[in-house]
Amino acid sequence: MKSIICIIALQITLFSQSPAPIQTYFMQGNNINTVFSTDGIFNYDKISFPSMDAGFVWPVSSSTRMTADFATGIWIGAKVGIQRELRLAASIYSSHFTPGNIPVLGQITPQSVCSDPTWKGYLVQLTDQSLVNGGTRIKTAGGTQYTFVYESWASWPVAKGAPYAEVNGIPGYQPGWTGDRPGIGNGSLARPDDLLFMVYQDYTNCTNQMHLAEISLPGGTLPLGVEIHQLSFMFNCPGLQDMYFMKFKIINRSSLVWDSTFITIANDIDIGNLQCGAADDAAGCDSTRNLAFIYNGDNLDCNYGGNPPVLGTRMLQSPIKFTGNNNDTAKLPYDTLIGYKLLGMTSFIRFTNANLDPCFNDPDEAVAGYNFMRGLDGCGRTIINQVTGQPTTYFYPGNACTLNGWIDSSINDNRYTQSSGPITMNSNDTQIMVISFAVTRAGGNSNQNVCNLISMSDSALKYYYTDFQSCSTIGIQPISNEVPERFALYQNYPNPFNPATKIKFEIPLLRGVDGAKGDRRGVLLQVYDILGREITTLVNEELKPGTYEVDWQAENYPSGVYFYTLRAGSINETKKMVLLK
Ligand SMILES: [Ca+2]
Ligand SMILES: [Ca+2]
Ligand SMILES: [Ca+2]
Repeated sequence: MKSIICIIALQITLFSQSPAPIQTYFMQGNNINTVFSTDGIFNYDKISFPSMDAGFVWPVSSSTRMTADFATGIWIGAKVGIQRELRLAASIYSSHFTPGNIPVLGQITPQSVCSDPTWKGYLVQLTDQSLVNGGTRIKTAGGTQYTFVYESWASWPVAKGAPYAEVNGIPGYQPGWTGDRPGIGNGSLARPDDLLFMVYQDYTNCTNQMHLAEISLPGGTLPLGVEIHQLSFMFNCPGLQDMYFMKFKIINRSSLVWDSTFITIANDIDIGNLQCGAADDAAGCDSTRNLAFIYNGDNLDCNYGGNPPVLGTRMLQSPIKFTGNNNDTAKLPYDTLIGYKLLGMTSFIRFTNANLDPCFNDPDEAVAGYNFMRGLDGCGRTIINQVTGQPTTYFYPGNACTLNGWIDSSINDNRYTQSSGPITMNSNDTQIMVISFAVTRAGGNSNQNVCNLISMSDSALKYYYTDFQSCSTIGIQPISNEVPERFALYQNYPNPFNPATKIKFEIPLLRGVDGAKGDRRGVLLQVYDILGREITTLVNEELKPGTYEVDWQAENYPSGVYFYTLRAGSINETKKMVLLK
């Protein structure tokens, strides 16, 4: 949550021409309902709540409003030109960004962009044929109704840089249910259910004014001349429940070189509402997985109750650095670059609004924000790992699930910067960053949920690298099309196993049921520990008759006896397996 703050810098410029208003778009996919504004602020609801409130509603099925993220934004910081002058553009509760592009390289965005209402968000639905030509849908989340206005595929702003899936093989964008469709770019044919595109840039209100500096908005520098193309997308398939994705294309539209550039996700996750839920949270990261997260500091949140969830962001694709070394390879889903490397998450800094140490408070000046981005505290000091005694750029990199290493032992209203850099961006250079947001309480308690988040983020990465093609539970494969006669649940193999095993099962035709529903049935395959506690759900979806095989990746679970149970209709069968590490 944002604390009550005083504005440090007053914005004294008056505009003779009022810019087009900032637009806000809700999106709902699987269990998440959240919100994106055209000034680069997301998960922050300024529409339903005049006083502003958390906007990441999860789970949508809850009859009361429960929220797991308060506000998120993106920061770009660099040393610019020969003078290596620091410039930083940021968003989180407020923003330096303005909707629109920077049409002429090296020139300040003209007022015509700021008064052009077509610089807005474009929300499309890609799996419901009745929405190809646009339309309005009303959906409920947390007991509240939200209205979703979908654009037609034909109005997808390809001319503004919105990517599309080339389906019909005819050059150019010919949209249609069997033709081309809005896409996520880089040749991907991924078909998310909902997709939102917008463009923003950091000449605030189309001026070259200094960026506003206020608490949590590190400013006081000139604009960079950065243009950002942002895609948000969600899948309704079971394997991607409780997740959504964002892709940022970051372009240096100035004529100057940006040296020591860092790209950062700044996130104020609040597990629970701001009245009482925000202040009892803990922070952590998994530096090898490029994953940052916030969980509840204990196992009881005033809003979520027992077993509060964890929410985290993983860099599925980070900026690329040119090394010139042929041993370096940047493996992307759509390309392999020799002589480059993916930087990954190079720092994770947690900060708060109530820290006794002023070097970890909300940064207001660009220098403090840039220090976070570089992996230092706000005062520019090196971070020391409190367990190893070694210098690090990662706060709390221990394992909050198995309780190893340096983990958060206090509770606070934490936020974090999750950064990647440094890179050099020449004039008109582009970098891409792809982030997954995931939330879970399937682990059973606050710490075990972190383990679950880690495996969900691994799943997200696999999906990203396979173009989201098997949009069902990771590892679930139909291995035969023959229609089985009866239900069967087979013994897992190998067994005992370490760390992965396969479970095979058969779903027969459902007899005596008419209509389309009759050919699929709900199937639930869950894993339990020896105390009967549910550990994870491997399958939760409607399946056609057939033989299936599913993987369980158990690297984050301790050795022991586990049980797996298949439920479908009146069938309820359990088998035992042994994880031996
Ligand atoms: Ca085409
Ligand atoms: Ca927080
Ligand atoms: Ca909490």
